[in-house]
Amino acid sequence: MSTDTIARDGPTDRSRDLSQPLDRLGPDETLKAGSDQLRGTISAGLEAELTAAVPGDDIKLMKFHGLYQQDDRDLRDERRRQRLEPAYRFMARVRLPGGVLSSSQWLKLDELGRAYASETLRLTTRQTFQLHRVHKKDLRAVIQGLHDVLLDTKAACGDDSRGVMASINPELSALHAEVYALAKQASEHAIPKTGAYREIWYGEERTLTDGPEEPLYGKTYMPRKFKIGFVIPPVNDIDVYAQDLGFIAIIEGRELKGFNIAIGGGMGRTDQAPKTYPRLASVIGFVPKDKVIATCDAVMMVQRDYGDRVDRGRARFKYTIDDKGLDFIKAEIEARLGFPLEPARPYDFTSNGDVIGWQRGEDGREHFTLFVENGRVSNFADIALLDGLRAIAQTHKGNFRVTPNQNLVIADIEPEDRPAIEALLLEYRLASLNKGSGLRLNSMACVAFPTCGLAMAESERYLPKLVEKIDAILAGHGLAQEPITIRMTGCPNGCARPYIAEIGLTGRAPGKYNLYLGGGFHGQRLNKMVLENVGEQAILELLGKVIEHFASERLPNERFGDFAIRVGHAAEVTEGRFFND
Ligand code: SRM
Ligand code: SF4
Repeated sequence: MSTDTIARDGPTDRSRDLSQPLDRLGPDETLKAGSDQLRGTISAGLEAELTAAVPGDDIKLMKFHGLYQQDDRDLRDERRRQRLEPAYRFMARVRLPGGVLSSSQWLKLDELGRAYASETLRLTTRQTFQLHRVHKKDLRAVIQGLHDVLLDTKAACGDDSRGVMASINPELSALHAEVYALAKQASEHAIPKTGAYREIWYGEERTLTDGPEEPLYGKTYMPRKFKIGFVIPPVNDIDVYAQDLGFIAIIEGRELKGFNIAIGGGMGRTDQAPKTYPRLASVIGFVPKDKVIATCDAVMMVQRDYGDRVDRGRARFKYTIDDKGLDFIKAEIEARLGFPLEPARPYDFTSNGDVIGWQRGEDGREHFTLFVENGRVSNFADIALLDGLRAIAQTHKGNFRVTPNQNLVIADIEPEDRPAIEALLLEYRLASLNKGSGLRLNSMACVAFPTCGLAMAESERYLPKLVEKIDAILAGHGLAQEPITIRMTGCPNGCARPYIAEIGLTGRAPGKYNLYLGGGFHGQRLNKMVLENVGEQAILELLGKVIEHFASERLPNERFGDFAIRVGHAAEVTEGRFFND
């Protein structure tokens, strides 16, 4: 198939960007276009018994099915020495809009995690679960197991609309229900419609469709991943400014009126590549709540049509906006909507963290937010977290909510059922997890080693130890309970959204990190790099100085990140595209 055919085979749209040279489209575009709508040779690759891997092209296509081929990086050198192929396994990412799941869904995930994923579940920064280390031969069993409880892994990765996020907000029960329903609808609406998933994983027959299999995506899907999130102020838990398309709920009285629209957020950057950068989303206007799905369509179409399909490194929506101009993109969105956006309405955020512990909703139901360090759910030497949560799910009649900070809410508990949940929290010593310092309870690390193929440094396995050392410094200045956000990633891709943390660390090499300071406490400001490619000693030395200064010179109630900016420990990032600019 010629590249010319590829570009023109998509759905008919009014303004595909014809300025991009068709003969230079990136190889991923050719791959998608020739994949028979994401079928490729995945089925055949699963049957090949001589290798634990799948063929190269199918690795990319399987991402659209929520599956990543990985290898155990702790074993890489040893296996190379032994002339064995790498220890290939797969990561399966569940699609769980808004992070809400029932007890029976929890129990199924627990069962699958124990049977196929090394007895561990991983809560993610986008409110879902990852099952790691699944053998190729077990992938169908995992996906069919998820299907039994109405879960799937569709579009959890790939160039499509990823997991849709929604605020947790336990105390605003009715609003949460309304916004969550919209997030679920948006997810359902925006995932690929191809029958490939049902055929490959559920063994269904291929059926013919009347029109195109992918009315929105065409043959080449999106230029790159596309992330949607819904937030209910005042808690910016989803980090709405990090979304490609963010919906900020506007509430008047107690009624949801609609949403301010924020576009073009993203974290990923590449070291020494200035053309890549994190960007905070720009708020461009307001839409009534019945226009949410139309807005998803309009914004996605603009990115589908204008996103860079030549250079994948510049293909995210944030770059499309900066290349074409915000006014141009807004006008294109309005043209597709068929009406102008109303002016953005006022709103306020206060934090982007979770309220840990018990909260009561307006409907009288109780919610318990459990701190899950870096989202890892396992039976640890001191605390049997996996067992404890299974025991809770066996009796809990409400739901669970995975938070955007990798924590877990045991939600919707009737007041008369609270004592039983409390007894289990006590029996398994889970409540003690909530007793961490202000820094620990606001910490987040990405997975990194040993499963992430892109990791350059440790993250999940290292941050808890580093926090212990920073905690000692904070305690020395009477700041042990001071809430400060700290986020670490094993590479600059930014999976734990480190560039909006008050303290951010991104891996450069084993034991080496860039240190960033000055992010806003409610995710409203990018931080700034203050040390590059340094080890633990340099990190602790600098933090020690800034913390000492903070303890003595902070203004009343001043946040650590704001202080770092005000006194010049981190100069304000002028290219950071603040919403208020
Ligand atoms: Fe991420 C790639 C893990 C949230 C930006 N991310 C990866 C991969 C799949 C590595 C790969 O491509 O081979 C990681 C798998 C590691 C593993 O072993 O599990 C990975 N990302 C994660 C998770 C699990 C981190 C976590 O510890 O929770 C998060 C899963 C979210 C989910 O449930 O869908 C995760 N990733 C994010 C976020 C945060 C967010 O979306 O709110 C970001 C920054 C926001 C953004 O997209 O800009 C993020 N991940 C990336 C990027 C950089 C994208 C870019 O535009 O440059 C990559 C690399 C890529 O896409 O090329 C990446
Ligand atoms: Fe992997 Fe980098 Fe994402 Fe961490 S930030 S999970 S190291 S891609």
